[in-house]
Amino acid sequence: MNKKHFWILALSFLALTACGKKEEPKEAAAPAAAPAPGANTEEKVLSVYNWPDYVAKDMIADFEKETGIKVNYQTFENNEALHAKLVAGNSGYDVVVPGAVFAKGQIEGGLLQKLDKSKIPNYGNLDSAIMAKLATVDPGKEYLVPWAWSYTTVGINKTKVMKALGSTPMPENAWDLVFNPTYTAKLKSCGIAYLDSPTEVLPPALHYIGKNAYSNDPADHKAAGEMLAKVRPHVRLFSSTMIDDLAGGKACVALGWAGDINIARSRAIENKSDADIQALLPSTGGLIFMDNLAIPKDAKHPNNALTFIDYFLRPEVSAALTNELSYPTANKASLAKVKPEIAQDKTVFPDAGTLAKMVAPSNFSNAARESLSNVYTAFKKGK
Ligand code: SPD
Repeated sequence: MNKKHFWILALSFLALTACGKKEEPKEAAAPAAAPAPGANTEEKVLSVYNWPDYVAKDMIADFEKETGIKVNYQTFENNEALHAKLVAGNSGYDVVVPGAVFAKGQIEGGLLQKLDKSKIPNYGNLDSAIMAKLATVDPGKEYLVPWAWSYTTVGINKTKVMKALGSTPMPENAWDLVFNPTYTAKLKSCGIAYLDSPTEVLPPALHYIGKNAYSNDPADHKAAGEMLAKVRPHVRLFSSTMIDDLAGGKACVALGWAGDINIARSRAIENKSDADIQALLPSTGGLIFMDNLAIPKDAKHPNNALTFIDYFLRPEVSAALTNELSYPTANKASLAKVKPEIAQDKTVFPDAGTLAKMVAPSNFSNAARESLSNVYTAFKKGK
């Protein structure tokens, strides 16, 4: 008997006894029917751990209303924070959303459980071409269902950037705006914001200096650290999202995610600010990322988690994420429900030529993550 049934029975008993009337013994009630094999007998609760600004506004309330499952929804700042919780175990989360860059190690380390696809009837809505790209991370497609994807790039408040650059023209390669001291020295006055994690900053830095963005070689990490040291004095902010920094005017340039840069753009428009925010498409390519729904090995409500995953894979539910937050999903069936102005926005859905130049998601070894973390800490401290 689950807690809820226990309390219903207990409360009914109290109600009867509270009447103070002695009931005549009646015929014994028939025993409750056993649940059908495979039925979900979990208590109706679910803990979800996701990135901030990454869920359509009504999704959780609508899911709760329809299923009766009460959702405890919490957010984390970066992949490192989520990974630490999964490694420690007993996180209490039933659904987590790791980036592909960490998910491979989490699968191999036994931190996630296999998905019972017989309980995800909408799995077939996924785009097989995108799923094929995820094969390097989850070869048997056993552990992950993509939530959304986008790319790491540079976002600007165009008016402020043009003003700060003065007679210096915009660079051909947008990465120069955050990595080249000629530009950063000028943009320092209107504010440069970086994402705040080793695995968000080092891959674009490695890519900028011509190395493999996902190099496991400490010598490459050191070289990226040397490049970053030159621009460190010009970086004003480090944050887990640059939405408010760009929309609120604390930064005119950000190393960030295209989806969040587009959210900053919409937010500035809603606030009737004159900020002209744009996600740029660097000539040498942005870095594609994919965040994925997964169930921790020790999740207490895996069946509710599967119900949630299946609910998300409804075309209209996935489309709401794209329409409201400018993040594409891997749900092919949702594309017909994406608003034309979003579907045609090349910063949301880059064209094939632009995508071909981008760096595909990959992952780091554990040793490399430690080396990246040391380089990043020294960079941030300015040492
Ligand atoms: N606002 C939600 C952003 C989620 C970004 N995840 C990015 C992971 C990139 N490595």
